[in-house]
Amino acid sequence: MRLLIKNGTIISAESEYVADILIEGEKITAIGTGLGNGADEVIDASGKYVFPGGVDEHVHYGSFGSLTFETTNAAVVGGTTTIVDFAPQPKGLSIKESVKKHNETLAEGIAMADYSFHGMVMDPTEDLIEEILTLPEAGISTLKFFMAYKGSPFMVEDDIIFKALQVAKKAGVTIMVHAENGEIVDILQKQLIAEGKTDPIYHAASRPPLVEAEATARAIYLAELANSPLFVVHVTCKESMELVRDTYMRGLPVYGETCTHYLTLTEDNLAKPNFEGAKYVCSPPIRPQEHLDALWEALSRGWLLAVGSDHCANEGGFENDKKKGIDDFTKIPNGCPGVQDRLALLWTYGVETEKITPQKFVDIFATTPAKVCGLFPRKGQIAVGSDADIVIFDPNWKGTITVKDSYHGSDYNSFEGMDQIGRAEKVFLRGRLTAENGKFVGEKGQGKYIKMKPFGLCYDNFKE
Ligand code: DUC
Ligand code: ZN
Ligand code: ZN
Repeated sequence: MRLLIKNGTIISAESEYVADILIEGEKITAIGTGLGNGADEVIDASGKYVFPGGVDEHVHYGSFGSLTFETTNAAVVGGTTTIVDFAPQPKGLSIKESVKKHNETLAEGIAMADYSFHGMVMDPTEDLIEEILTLPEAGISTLKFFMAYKGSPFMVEDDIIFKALQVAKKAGVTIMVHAENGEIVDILQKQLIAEGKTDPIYHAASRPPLVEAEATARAIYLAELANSPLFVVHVTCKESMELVRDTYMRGLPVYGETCTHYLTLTEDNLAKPNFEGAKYVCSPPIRPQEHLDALWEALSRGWLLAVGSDHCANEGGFENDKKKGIDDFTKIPNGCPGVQDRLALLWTYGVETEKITPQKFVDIFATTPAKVCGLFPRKGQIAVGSDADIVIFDPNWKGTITVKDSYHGSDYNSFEGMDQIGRAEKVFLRGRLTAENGKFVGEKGQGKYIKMKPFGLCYDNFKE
């Protein structure tokens, strides 16, 4: 099958040009003008933007009480063709065994976007440190540690993170941290509840910016001590962003991402009446406007590298999950759905408002996440030899984000009622049309497991 996408304005992370794209089977085989003699199908993309399918490096399908890969059609409908999921580590299983199990039980034959896995440490034994060296053999090149969630299997002590950092660099595994001081969160939560402060807005008070900044600084020092690269996930506040920025400026391989809700929602949402604020409970929490401004600036200047969704659609939604915390905000399950809306939010509130250029949009939406996760150049760019993961984007479409159009399976959308400019008109996954005008037209199980390569972007220019 030879498919030609003609006359589209191709946006890459660096440039913009009008050209045709020839796709043969699952790959892009030519880019140029006047291509396509003998194409089986021709799509005219005149007046449309054409860019690589998104790579969402931060999603939860089957961890944190979230729905599983049955709802990954939400990703492709929203222009994201590759997701990188966090595979939880059940007690007693190695990271490789956990990823294998997670894949076989939840993803394989079900996923509707291509996918990879980050390891997610929850049973940090000495064996784990040894195992890090062999993770890339299994296609796992990123490993996440939580510095928060005291009292749960997620929280990991500094000694483990430090040892992991020391070893990871030998194998090109990128260590990622969820940076919040779990001890301090625990104290603040208990104090707030004891004072009768039980509403969702106090979730923010229990995890203020300095709780995040302290852990970010600590993780950075651990990485510096270990002389190892570090990737800080979901940077939400000015203080943490500045720590990542200033460390990089000092010449160290420390990088960070932020997520769409930290760019578009403010703390005021947590104060909504009738417990509606619970719909916005995620950790770290959404912040006041000044932090949003700082994060947008950081993206535009390259101080933060990528934007994930931290998609986490709670299985019971608002009614049956979030409401578990009606008398106590600490019992509200964390997480917001968002994989479907990442493109729309970045375009509408980033490109349309001129906070970022269309090139920067492609960079943070697709190209750099693919590089961080060792998926580039197969994923994250429109280039000869890359997978034909392509979005044809109509910049003139106007609408409103609503749960009614969401495929994420939860009963609410955290971005409900927000304006949307532009829409993924057609989304191709490895050359196959998989979503069209907000509707899924692909097949369950079409997503392929893509193994990561080691020494991703965080190792660029890294010297031992
Ligand atoms: N925070 C996390 O750390 N994980 C999933 C959801 C969330 O809000
Ligand atoms: Zn996290
Ligand atoms: Zn997360």
